[in-house]
Amino acid sequence: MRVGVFYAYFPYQDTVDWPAVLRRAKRDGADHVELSSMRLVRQSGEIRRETVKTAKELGLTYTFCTSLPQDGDVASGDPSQCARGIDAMRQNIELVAEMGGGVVGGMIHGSTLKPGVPVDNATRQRRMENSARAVQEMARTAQACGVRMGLEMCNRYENTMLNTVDQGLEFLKLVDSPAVGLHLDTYHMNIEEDDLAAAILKAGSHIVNVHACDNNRKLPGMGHINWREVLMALHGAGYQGALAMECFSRPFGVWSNDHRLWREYVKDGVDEDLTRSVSYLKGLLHTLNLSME
Ligand SMILES: [Mn+2]
Repeated sequence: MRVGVFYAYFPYQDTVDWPAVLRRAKRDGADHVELSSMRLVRQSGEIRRETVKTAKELGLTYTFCTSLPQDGDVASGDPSQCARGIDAMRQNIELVAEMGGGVVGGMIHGSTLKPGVPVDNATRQRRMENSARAVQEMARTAQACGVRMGLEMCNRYENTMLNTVDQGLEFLKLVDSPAVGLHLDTYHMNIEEDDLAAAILKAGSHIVNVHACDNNRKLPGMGHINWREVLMALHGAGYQGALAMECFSRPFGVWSNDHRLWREYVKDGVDEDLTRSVSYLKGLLHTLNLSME
């Protein structure tokens, strides 16, 4: 398992300087970075090539994260919304294939419902079926491109369909594609699962991507999640991918409203905190004698 960081941990204004993010992550000890295919798809081929080149030079691996556009909710059942969502996801998948990395995760099965939209069981079921059909279409592109998609289970306040590993596994049966698996996020799991380790083991070989965040969405080691237990369960599940810390260091920034970040998250410094957290997880992996690759 490689220890990595989500690109948005490092503060940025409007555009992300990808090579700078990679260099800073490397300096702080990370071996992996999660990039945004949604952002990179809007950028030039030159920027994408420079990003890949920098990662290779630094010996960093990378995966991608994305979400559906606001007007592309594939769970809605609205044909034009579905077409926009599927089309956006196909572009993301093609970008991942072009840049390498092989994995794209996120809440790609459907956007969050707007506040005020009633969600009874029949609505939820209908949304699941609409979404599964759309994900099947995305999966055909993913399979042809050799890319794996990870569906992220989010907490109940952010998604009405998939909150737990059990629900994720149920959804995978509807989709039934080898190109689609589950994307776990320990922050969300801490809210929804009865037992983190048991849920991770249950997800087993379906795990495609992992966001490692503490219970308060701070860096691992800054909250009360039992990382020893989480790492052992991931190892037990046969997970060989990376741990991407999807944490944030800048309150009141572009991510604040979406992620409810309204207080200071940095303790000793953006880089100091990350360095400490990376070394904490690497130390645990070493102590537990778990594979570093
Ligand atoms: Mn996440």
